[in-house]
Formats: sequence, C-alpha cells, structure tokens
Amino acid sequence: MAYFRHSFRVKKGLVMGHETLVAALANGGCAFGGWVTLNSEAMSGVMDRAGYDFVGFDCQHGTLSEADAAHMVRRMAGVRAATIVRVSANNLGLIGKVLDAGADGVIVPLVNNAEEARQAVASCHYPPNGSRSFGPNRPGMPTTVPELEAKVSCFVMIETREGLANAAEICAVPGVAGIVIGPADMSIALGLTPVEGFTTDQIFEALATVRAACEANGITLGIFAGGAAMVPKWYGQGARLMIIGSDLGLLSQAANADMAQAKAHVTSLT
Ligand code: 3PY
Ligand code: MG
Repeated sequence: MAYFRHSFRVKKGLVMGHETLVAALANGGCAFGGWVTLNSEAMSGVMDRAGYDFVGFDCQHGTLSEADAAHMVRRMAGVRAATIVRVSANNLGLIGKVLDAGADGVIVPLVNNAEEARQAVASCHYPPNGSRSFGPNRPGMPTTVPELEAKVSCFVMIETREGLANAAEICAVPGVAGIVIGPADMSIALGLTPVEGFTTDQIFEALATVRAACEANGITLGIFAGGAAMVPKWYGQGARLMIIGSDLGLLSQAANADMAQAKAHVTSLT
C-alpha cells in the first residue's frame, strides 16, 4: 500500500499500523492495546516498543484532546503498532481530525442506538459512503479515498442501558468493525458500582448479549480489560480486542512497588 512505501521508518516486509491490527485479530486471535492517557509522546513510544498490537489514545477520559492525539498519531507514522483514538464524543470534526493525522481507527464512546452507530461510521467514510471531509495531513498517507477508507476501523462502545437494549441493531450497522465494552459505565447502567464491572461476574449476562450480536454480524468484541491479569476472564467471555494497560495505571503500579521495595530494604537493614 502507498502509505507503507512512503514511510521511511518502515522496514521492508514488516507489518505496520492497520495491518498489525488485522493480523492480530485474524483467525480468532487477540489484539492487545496499550492505553495512552497522558499528553506525552514518550508514552506512545513506550507503548509501541512494549509490543502492544495497538496504541490507544484516550481523548474522553485522558489528559489529551483530539488535537494532542492527532499530534502524537502523526509522529507514529510507520511504526509497527496500530493507532486507535477514543474520541471524546461522536462528532464528525473530532473523528476527522484524528483520522486526518493517520489514526488506524477510532473508538466512539456511549453509542446508544443504530442511528448513532451509523453516524460514527459515516464520520470515518467519505461521500457517498459517509460524511468525512478530505484532508489527510500525515506525510506518506494514501491519497485515494478507497485506500484511506480501507485502513480505518470504526469501533463503537456499548456501555449504557439503551445501548445494551439496542445491541443487535448497533452490531448490524455496516462498517462497525467491533464493539468495545466499558465495564465501568456498563456497571453503572446495571445499577452496580463502576468497579464491580471489573471485579465481579455481574456484567457477564450483558456481555453475553453483546457477544451474541457481535458473532451474528461477524464483528469483534472488545473490552477495557482492567489489566493483563484479567485477560483469561474476558477471553472466556468472547473478547478478542482488549485494552490491558494504561500509562497511568502501569506507572502507579510500578511506583508503588518501587517505593514498597525501597522501604522493605531499609526495614531489613535496621
Ligand atoms: C468504561 O469502563 O466505562 C470505560 O469506558 C473504560 O474507560
Ligand atoms: Mg466508559
């Protein structure tokens, strides 16, 4: 593809960006994401080097805006990991901004029904298939509409009571690449505490509903896993795209462990 040929950081034969995501999900495989919530290019570099299949940028709950994410995505031209941005809202301008920078996909939060899912998909496609405006701005990106459209995956989140009730129609919208479950918001929708979505089995029934709708339409079921230790649990529920580690979470875990180790050393010496 043209955007591979033009990138000077790409080594011949290496799988890159969108293709990394496709390869990870092929034949029932799992795609694992590292999650960037801090507005720092150092974070995206660390995530790519760690070997995640995709690097996700969180404009909904992270400290970065879509403009910040676009800047970081643009700097990731030619890297191995795919880049996926969770936009802060289901909005044509915001989605266009990150796709113009070369993002390989978007995750659109809080999608409640088929109409909202169609809107998300339309923002990823040019007329007559959608409403995206033309303006790719990362050097080396493809220049034709079919190539630009082919490299973009549109994931939508089901994490509300209404979204859950409409899971079948949302999953049937052409162009939806997959569903991402937000366990915290889903828990709230079900009358639970946000943390119960991760620590109990109480959202399993809701997950099974979404899983069935995904399987009926041949699309991917994804989830914010809450850590690598949770992979077996979600894998068993059918999830094949998992966001497992965030910069802030991993950093605070490491910092806590580091400090505990330092204190333990001093205790053992005194
Ligand atoms: C949720 O758990 O609701 C999420 O969206 C994770 O960020
Ligand atoms: Mg959420």
